[in-house]
Order: sequence, then structure tokens, then C-alpha cells
Amino acid sequence: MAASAAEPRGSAEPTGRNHGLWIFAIWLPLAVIVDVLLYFVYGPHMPPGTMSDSAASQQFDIKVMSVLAAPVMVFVLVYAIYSFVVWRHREGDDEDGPAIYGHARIQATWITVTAVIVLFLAGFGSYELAWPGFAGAGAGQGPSPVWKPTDGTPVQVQVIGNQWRFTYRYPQFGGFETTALYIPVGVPVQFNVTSLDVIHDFWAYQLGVKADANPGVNNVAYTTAKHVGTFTVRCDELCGLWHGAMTNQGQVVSVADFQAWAQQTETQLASVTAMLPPYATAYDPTVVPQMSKAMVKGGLLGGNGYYYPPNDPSQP
Ligand SMILES: [Cu+2]
Repeated sequence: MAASAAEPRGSAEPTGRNHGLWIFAIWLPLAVIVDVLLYFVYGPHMPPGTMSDSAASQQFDIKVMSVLAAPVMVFVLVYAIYSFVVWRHREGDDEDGPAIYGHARIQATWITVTAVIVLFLAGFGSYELAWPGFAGAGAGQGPSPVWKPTDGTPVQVQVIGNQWRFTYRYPQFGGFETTALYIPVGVPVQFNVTSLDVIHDFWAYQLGVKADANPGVNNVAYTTAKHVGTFTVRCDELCGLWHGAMTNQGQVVSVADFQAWAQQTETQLASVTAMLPPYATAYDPTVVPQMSKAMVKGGLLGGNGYYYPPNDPSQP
């Protein structure tokens, strides 16, 4: 009787309720439900879809990160709501809630859980950077890619950024250049991304491909399309007035359709291709004046419509 009278007035939990256990018991089922919904219900609709192996791999990464992040978010919300309900201020109660500071078990749990999550994400992220098929996850790898597709010879597509549109050259088909972008399904594609002026960024959303287009640099990105269809290309680096309009659509088609299109276009554009600079991994527009003199002298320039000069240091 005396003990109960001596108990601090307004003590939060005269019954000794185990708050940690309660919060855990509320959090656990909620976290499991949210994770299952995220992975299995929303997951298949997460960006950027599954049109290519790199896109599918990115969607998987986002699913995994969501499944790891959601329980943390749920814990924050459960803890906040629990605090509002259980530890809210009551009339005549001037005591603080239970202290976390100096609580060894809570501290050890906090450090362990956060360390495991961060270290797992570091390992997972490093591995996924090289995946799928260790071909670099659809990102630009610079001029000498570390990760290359191992299944067959890639179809080469050069992406040329230019204020304000992308054009595409196909070196395996005579190097013709066009504004149309076609790639075959089921075959590795190597995008050689460069620019003629400022920095652009080739972003083929549904393919999960994204690579900076730097003048004078060849930035290589790989992907393998998994099914036919249309994808959107946008410039994703602010590149001037009409940056927002720098977009076009690409097509993933069957291998036979791609071959037919490429061969037909090669024939159709042959006379134009003859006026282009020879295919190179990068072009340097700043050499125009010197080039022009040489080409005028050699009868190369004038009516031939040279569009941009080859990056050939041996030229005068
Ligand atoms: Cu651009």
C-alpha cells in the first residue's frame, strides 16, 4: 500500500508494460503486409518496366530497395503514432517518457540493423551495377567498357546528340545516319553515345539505358531487348532552349524486320552516306575551318554537303 502511494504520480506505466514488445508486435505484421504488397502487387508496375534485361534488372533493384525501406518507414510511423497515443501528455502528468539514452539493447539493435542494411545495399548495389549478364546495367561506361555482353556480337548503334535532336548511325550497315531508331529483339545492342556540341544525355526509358553524350567522347552502353515494342528517348541533360523537345521514339523489332529495315535504309541513304564523314567513335566540329580548306582544295567540300567533319587528327 505504501509502495503504491510512493509510486511517482502520473508514472507512464505503473503496470510495467513492455513498450518495445508492443511496438514490435504492431510493426511486424504491418511491415510484412506492406512488403508483400510492394513486391508482388506494385512491383511489376514499377519503373522502368521489363522491356530489356537492363530495365528488368533496374525494376528488380527498385523492388528490393523498396522492400528494405518500407519497414523503416512503417517503424517511424508506428513509433510516432504509438507515442502520440500512449505517451501523450495527461493532466497532472509532468514526467517524461522512458529514456532511450543509455539503453544498451536499443543502441546495439539500432547500430546492428542500420549497419546490416547499409552494408547489404553497398554489396547489392555493386553487384547490380555490373548485372545483367555483367553487361553494365544499361549505364554509360565510357569509351572502354569494363562489363561487356558475352552472348554474341552486339549490334552497334551510334547515338549522336546535337542541339536539339538525336541522330543514329549504324556502322555495321555502311554507317548510314538517320533520325529513326530501330533495334532487334533478343540481341545485345551496343550504344556508342557522343555529341557534336554540348553535353546531352541519351535516355531510352523503357530500355533502362541512360548515357551521357559528351562531345569528343564515345560513351558505351549495352542492353538486350526482351520484347518488341515502342520506347521513348529523351535528352536527360539540360542542353539549351529546346532541350525539353529533344525526344523521339525507338522501336524494338524482330531480328528479320531489323535486318530488312537496316539493309533497305542503307540502300536508300547510300548517296547521303557518301557525303557524311567516315564513321568514327567521335566527331570534332571545331576542326571545320581547317578541314574546309583542305576539302575545298581537294574538291571535297562545296556541293557535297559535309555535315560534320571526321575526328581525324592527321587532317591538316
Ligand atoms: Cu540534349
